[in-house]
Amino acid sequence: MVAFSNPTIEQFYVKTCKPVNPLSCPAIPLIDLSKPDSKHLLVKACQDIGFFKVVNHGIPMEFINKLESEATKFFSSPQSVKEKAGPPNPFGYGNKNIGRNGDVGWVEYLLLKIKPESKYDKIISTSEEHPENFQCVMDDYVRAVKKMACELLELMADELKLEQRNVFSKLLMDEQSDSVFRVNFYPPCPELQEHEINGGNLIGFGEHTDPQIISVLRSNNTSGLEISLKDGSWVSVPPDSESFFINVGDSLQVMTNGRFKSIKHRVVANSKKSRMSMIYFGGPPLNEKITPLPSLLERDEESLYKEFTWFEYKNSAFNCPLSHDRLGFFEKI
Ligand code: GA4
Repeated sequence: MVAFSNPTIEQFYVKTCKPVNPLSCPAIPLIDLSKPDSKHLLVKACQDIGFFKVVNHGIPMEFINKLESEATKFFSSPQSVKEKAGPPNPFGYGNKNIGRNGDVGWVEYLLLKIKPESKYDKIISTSEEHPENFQCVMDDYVRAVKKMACELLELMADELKLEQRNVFSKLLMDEQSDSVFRVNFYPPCPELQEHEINGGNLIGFGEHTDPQIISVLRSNNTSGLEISLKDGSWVSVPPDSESFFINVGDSLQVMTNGRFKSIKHRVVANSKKSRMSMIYFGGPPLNEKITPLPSLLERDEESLYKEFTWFEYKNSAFNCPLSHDRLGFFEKI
């Protein structure tokens, strides 16, 4: 465990932003849930890059806008008010320090455990008259996004011709599902302007893969999210506040024995505009064994990974720095 410090601005710069020629840059796969061929494209996207954008998702804009407005209220509250919901251990309000291993980012956040009876450990309130408001708005949003995540996982199972179409989604639906919700607020950083001129970048959230099964992200219209391509270059994902971005997590990569790719991503901060993102991380119960589905293995195909439970993986992940190759520990040599 690394002691929390007040990081200096120099610690946030990334100088290794290899530019990408937009002409050679692959388009972000687009999944239109109202189209019948979506499951084929969905699986292709999970295999090719582990990332895609979803439109016609059916989540009411009302849920999204209400949560964004509550979260905006929270992040614009005085620091002393926000800190009442911190420090993140790992849940609660955090500011610049990410995890417990010394990672820093130009970000404030709320990290919350999702409980079946929608009770969060920390009371996050934005109104004295209606202290329960934020929680209610968050509940509506999380319920809707979880439903969509399950629908996507069932479409994947269908396309993979798995016998049980809920083989992945049942893990998120389980009462004991270890899923979390995160709201990230990236304030603008005016000092960044001169560095931007020199081609520098300020890290909002450092590069990493998500340990869970699936992540569902929605952001406002400020750019910042970048994904890493196979050749090591970074591509900026154009923001779209009406769509959702999905990424495959490490656990889904293991359950498909590496067919689906858990994508490396990061967020760079902006000098002028703030970025807000809300991410649902769908995870399995702690005692769940994370192992390739036998029906996905071809004859003589062996698991690429050692056997482990989600508890073991999570423990190992949370004790490593953000950019660590977490799955590496669990790969068979
Ligand atoms: C990355 C994905 C989720 O945001 C998260 C993060 C978690 C945290 O912020 O506490 C971790 C990170 C994430 C993986 C490695 C460890 C744990 C920070 C960190 C350095 C909530 C998660 O589940 O794993």
